[in-house]
Amino acid sequence: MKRRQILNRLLQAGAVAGLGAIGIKVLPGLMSKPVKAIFALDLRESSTPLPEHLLTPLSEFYVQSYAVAPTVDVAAWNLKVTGAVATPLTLTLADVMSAPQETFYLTMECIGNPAGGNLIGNAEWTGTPLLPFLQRAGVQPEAVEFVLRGADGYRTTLPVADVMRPDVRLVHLMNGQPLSKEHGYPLRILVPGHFGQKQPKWLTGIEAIVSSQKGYWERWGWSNTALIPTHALSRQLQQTRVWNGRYQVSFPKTGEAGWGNGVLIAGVALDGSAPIQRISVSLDGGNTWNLAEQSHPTSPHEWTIWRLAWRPEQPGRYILLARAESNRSPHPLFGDSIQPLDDPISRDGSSGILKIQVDLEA
Ligand SMILES: Nc1nc2c(c(=O)[nH]1)N[C@H]1C(S)=C(S)[C@@H](COP(=O)(O)O)O[C@H]1N2
Ligand SMILES: [Mo]
Repeated sequence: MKRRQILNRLLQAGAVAGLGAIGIKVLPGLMSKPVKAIFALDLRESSTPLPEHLLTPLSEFYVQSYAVAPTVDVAAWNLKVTGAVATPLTLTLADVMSAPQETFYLTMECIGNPAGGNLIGNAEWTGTPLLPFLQRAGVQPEAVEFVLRGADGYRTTLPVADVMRPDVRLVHLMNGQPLSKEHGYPLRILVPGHFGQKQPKWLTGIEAIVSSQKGYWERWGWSNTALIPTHALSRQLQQTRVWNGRYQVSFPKTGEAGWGNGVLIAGVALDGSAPIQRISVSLDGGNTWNLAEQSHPTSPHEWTIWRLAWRPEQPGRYILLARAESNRSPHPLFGDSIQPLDDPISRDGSSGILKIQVDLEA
């Protein structure tokens, strides 16, 4: 069963109190939290260039944990590399910190994030590549997957080849700050290209296994590959206005947020492996499309920022859609390189296109 289906079922049954019992904490993010505006500037003035990087402040970065965040005693903490390896390792935090450090941008998104949702954030991370440690341990040829474990008991699995990539890192800084307790202090792993469930926080164990296993969310029926498909997320209209829970928003003609001076439509887009080539915005429910202006991040693992300065001439009802297309060829796991139009919002991997009803008052 899918996580959202579980939620819906519980909500329908009125059994909201039961959510805690199975440890689901996504409810506020899915249901009630307002969507945060992504631009502090009024970018209706298209002379204002799009920022190259847009970091989510730590105070606004979503937290998704299946249980209570554990308090890790750093003095006693270590990371064990075990299983099908020639030499098991026990790494201290000092071992990780004294290895060469890299700082990079990566966008984290929960696979359960709905198309207009808050369960996404972009951060600048600092850490060290995992690969040299795995090479030191000597991963045996019979190993097929790694189990990644957190101090809270969380576990997920990934194929050996996905974890032995040079851009998989053990990270300890987020936006220049030590990881907060909620985000995995003292150490988490980042495996680019995958949704958040493949990025365990409070990392304590990496075990090479010789037959496939499923992790916590994967056993609940969530994608076992959890690769990020090509998708756009609409995030804001004007500087601060967002839609309500039924994806409706209305604007007066005049005043600061009025449509008389134009409407800014802005959002982000992401793909698990390739740069975003274009984002198209429709204002008539998908009949015609307009090319949005976009950023071009150097890493495909950082979100692309897009905006469209819309100059409406007539009041009325408009149906807004945003659709992303990436540079890669269609892939059996990642799906099409262009976001499908008919994909329901509940599909695993949040590639659904959000339809927002925009009412421009006369
Ligand atoms: N140890 C541990 N790691 C975890 C989780 C967890 O519950 N426990 N949740 C995962 C999920 S589902 C997501 S979406 C991301 C969210 O990371 P964040 O809370 O830092 O935003 O963490 C992942 N790593
Ligand atoms: Mo998640």
